[in-house]
Amino acid sequence: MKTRDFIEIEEQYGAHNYHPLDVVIERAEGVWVYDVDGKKYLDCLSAYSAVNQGHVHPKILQALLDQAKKVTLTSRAFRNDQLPMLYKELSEMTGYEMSLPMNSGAEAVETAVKLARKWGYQVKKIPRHQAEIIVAGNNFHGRTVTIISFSTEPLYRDDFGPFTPGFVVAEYGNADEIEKAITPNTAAVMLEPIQGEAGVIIPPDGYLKKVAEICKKNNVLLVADEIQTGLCRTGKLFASDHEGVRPDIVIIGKALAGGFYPVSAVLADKPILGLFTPGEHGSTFGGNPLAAAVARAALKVMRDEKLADRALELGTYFVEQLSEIPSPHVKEVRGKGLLIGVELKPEAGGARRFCEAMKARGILAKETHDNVIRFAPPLVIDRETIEWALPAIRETLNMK
Ligand code: IF1
Repeated sequence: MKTRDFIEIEEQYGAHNYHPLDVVIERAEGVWVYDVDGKKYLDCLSAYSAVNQGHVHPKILQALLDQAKKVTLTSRAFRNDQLPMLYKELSEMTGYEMSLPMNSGAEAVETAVKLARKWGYQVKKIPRHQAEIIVAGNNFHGRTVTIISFSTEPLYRDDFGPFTPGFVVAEYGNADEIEKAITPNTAAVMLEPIQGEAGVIIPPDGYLKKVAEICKKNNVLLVADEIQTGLCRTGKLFASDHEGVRPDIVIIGKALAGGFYPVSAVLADKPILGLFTPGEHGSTFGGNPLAAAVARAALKVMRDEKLADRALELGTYFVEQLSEIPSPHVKEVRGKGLLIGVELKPEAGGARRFCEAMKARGILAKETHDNVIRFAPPLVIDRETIEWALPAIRETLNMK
């Protein structure tokens, strides 16, 4: 079967909750993906930063295979020999005393919301069920009903009410707006250190540090959603490391298992994560031995291959080269490490057609929020491959 055949079947039997590029991928390795027609593409999306280690990384694959032959799922009703080691290695790598494993990013975000509220009631003594969490305008934290309850994107929320209360929206990038939104019932501020889905929005230098100071002064937890910006993507282990900020709670996911398995986690110190008592929270697959074994291997690859340093060096180079491309369509090039956005002028006619044009030239990138082309290749990319891609990107950014 060819591309068209697969698309027809997908269109007939699958819910249309996405508008994907018409490329049908059958194989992938490192930074390259291959479609059913034998065409090869450079992946500049990395499954939204879930494949930082590169597709089908051999060491993570081996860990998956070795564990899958032994035991894959025990439930948390019993213990297993992989989860304790993941807890320990996460703590040693991130400096947080404890972690709680979940599966999707949204589940970890929901976990962090429950944890912040519990801290609000048990520690800050906020009257029960009146806890408030401040979030940013144009936030993206997932697709559950509670999470879209605090989304400011009509497309993500309009037909899905009634909504979960207890969230206050403040303008992103202006720490004073956070301070103004704090009340005696505020339990936490939850932010993406860089807003990915909103179009790679990088806040002003010092923003995160100022928010952290405001949170400390007001006895409010700072929760960083590093599901997309974390795990080496922006050139540090966490994006908040660029400002020397250590959030009270950190949420990770995506690349935590190198694209092999949905694994997410909430990180915090004992005075916060120690608040959960047995039976209060959980998940059938959360912390299963297969997930833990794969995540351990994925974290080891990040360390061994120094993916944060690679992202910093190659991302800086990529942004420099993109910024030098003369184009009538480009409004701004911005990025941190290998999380890069090319914002187009409104008159450019939207980013989608540029992504279609790049697909024809062997590069897969995805538009975000109409006018931004996101470039986020796997962190194992090398300079030669970026140099290979630049002429095609240059051509595309100069098409009519
Ligand atoms: C989709 C976006 C990216 C995330 C942050 C939590 C989650 C995500 C900062 C939830 C997930 C994914 C979801 C996917 C597309 C993609 C995305 F455009 F939707 F926003 F990356 F920018 N926090 N982002 O980025 O994690 O439950 O998906 O594991 O829903 O279309 P998840």
